[in-house]
Amino acid sequence: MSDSKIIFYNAVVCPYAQRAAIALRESAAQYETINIDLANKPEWYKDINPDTKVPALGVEGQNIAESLVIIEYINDRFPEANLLPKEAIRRANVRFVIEFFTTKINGVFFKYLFGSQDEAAFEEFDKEINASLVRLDQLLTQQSATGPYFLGNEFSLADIAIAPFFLRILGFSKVYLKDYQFKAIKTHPRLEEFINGITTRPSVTETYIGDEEYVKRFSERHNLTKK
Ligand SMILES: N[C@@H](CCC(=O)N[C@@H](CS)C(=O)NCC(=O)O)C(=O)O
Repeated sequence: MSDSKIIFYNAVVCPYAQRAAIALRESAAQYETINIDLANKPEWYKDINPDTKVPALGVEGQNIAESLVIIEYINDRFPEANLLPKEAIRRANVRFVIEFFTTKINGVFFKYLFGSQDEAAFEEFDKEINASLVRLDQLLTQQSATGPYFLGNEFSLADIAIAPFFLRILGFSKVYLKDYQFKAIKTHPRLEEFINGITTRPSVTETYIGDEEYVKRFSERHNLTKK
């Protein structure tokens, strides 16, 4: 079954789905894309993913879901793309930074975006997000003194999992948070190089719908207003 065709259930607006889209582009996978309209999901999609979320992948006669599971699957099935290092400890480091980013940076950012934005909430957000970004810079420099990626020159699952969210965090900050500037990025060159590296990689830019379109669709869906 290893050469069976892959079906990719996508929604271009979704950062989780973009993880799968990037991994597919980085591998030699042959695949067909089916776009799911999240505002009007087809009835049959619950048979593909009972949770009715994107992304999902039809592979080897089954359907798999969850973006991190999907990108690991793509790495396992197309090892020649080298999306994970071979050494156990470096694999652990890749997985750790993904977990760290998801809980500490995404978590803090989206909690503030959707929550109260009064003075006290802003103070807490500003402190927490910059502290987490400084920690991310430490994780980056522990891997490699220079970028542009988490592992230095090697593009990996860490970059794939993080890039879609950094694009959106930066885009949202411009539109919803009065062009909020992250102090930690300006003062940590390795972090800045990493963000530039992952957000300009062709597989990332080619799978992103752009800040303007993304923000428009996201604000309609979540009733957010520009600040
Ligand atoms: N934990 C999931 C999250 C996927 C997710 O939340 N996808 C959203 C779109 S970004 C979705 O399909 N939501 C269902 C809906 O909007 O109805 C993953 O990593 O794949």
